[in-house]
Amino acid sequence: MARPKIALIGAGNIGGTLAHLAAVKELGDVVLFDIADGLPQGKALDIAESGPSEGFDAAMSGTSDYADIAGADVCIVTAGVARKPGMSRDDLLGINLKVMKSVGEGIAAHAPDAFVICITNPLDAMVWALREFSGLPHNKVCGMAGVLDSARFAHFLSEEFNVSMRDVTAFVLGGHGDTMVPSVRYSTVAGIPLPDLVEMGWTTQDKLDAIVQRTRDGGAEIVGLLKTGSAYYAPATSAIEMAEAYLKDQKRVLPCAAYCSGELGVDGLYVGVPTVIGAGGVERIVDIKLNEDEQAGFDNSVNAVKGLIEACKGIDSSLA
Ligand code: A3D
Repeated sequence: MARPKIALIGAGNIGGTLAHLAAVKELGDVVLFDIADGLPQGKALDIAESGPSEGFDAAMSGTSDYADIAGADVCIVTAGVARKPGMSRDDLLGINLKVMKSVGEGIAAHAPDAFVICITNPLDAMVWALREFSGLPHNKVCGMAGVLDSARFAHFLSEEFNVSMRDVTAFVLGGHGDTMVPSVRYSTVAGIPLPDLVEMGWTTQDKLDAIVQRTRDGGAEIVGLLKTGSAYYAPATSAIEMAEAYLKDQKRVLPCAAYCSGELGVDGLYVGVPTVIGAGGVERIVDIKLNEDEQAGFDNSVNAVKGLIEACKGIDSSLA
């Protein structure tokens, strides 16, 4: 059987890291696409040359021609501009919306059967626009944010409790922005919910509140440190987890930006929700019940996403 084909649209910091991870994990043959002259070809060759040491079997190529992504099984989209210090994700909207138009049309023309994972910010609006421009089925287009935000939350929790990250299950709902909703009640250490751990004296409510806020600010913390761009190692790892769930039909339960048709009270919008990812793409949205506080936070986040989508419609009339 031929190896799966993975197209990475955008060969910048995340794109290059995605390519390396996909190769090392032998998820399939990789095509890096970018408009920057020589960048995708250079990164593809560099990664291919790591093959003899690493010992992977995967073909690497770089291109600026959409025809070369033909028949891709998975497309991961990072094309566009990343944040610099002082910028919010929403500041990227105008530039990246135009990029989503060309990417959506390229995927529609050459890889219409692919499972598409969008990473470009502002995420929830860009994945919505990418789906609109590509016309692919909603279950085959989703956004990566929840896996990353949850990983950040889990990392901070494991440090606070001094336990292995493998035993922490954390999850974050809502839009990928300042209004995201790290769910304290549904996050656990070995199945023990965080509120119980506060009662048990493992941490204090104040410390937990600070971790929740640090999770919300997790992207900005890295941007502030790097100064020249945004995070890329953990974002790439998170998207690879989703791609692997699809390619291997793992039925993983992962939070991602999925198109909701009534689930969690959301209709006709992409927002971060728990999903099941398998060979059918986003196979199911886990329609969890939220308490009053969680619902208020989630609704606030959904409203922020709605505002961004209205802004997209204002910029590109074909979306209205
Ligand atoms: P960067 O290293 O700048 O790479 C972006 C690449 O896109 C560059 O190589 C550009 O040449 C390329 N590009 C620009 N326009 C086009 C186009 N029309 N077609 C094809 N390629 C194009 O950025 P990065 O890899 O660090 O980040 C990529 C995106 O991911 C940004 O929008 C970030 O804000 C976003 N991001 C999202 C998360 C989430 O959790 C959702 C996390 C981190 C970064």
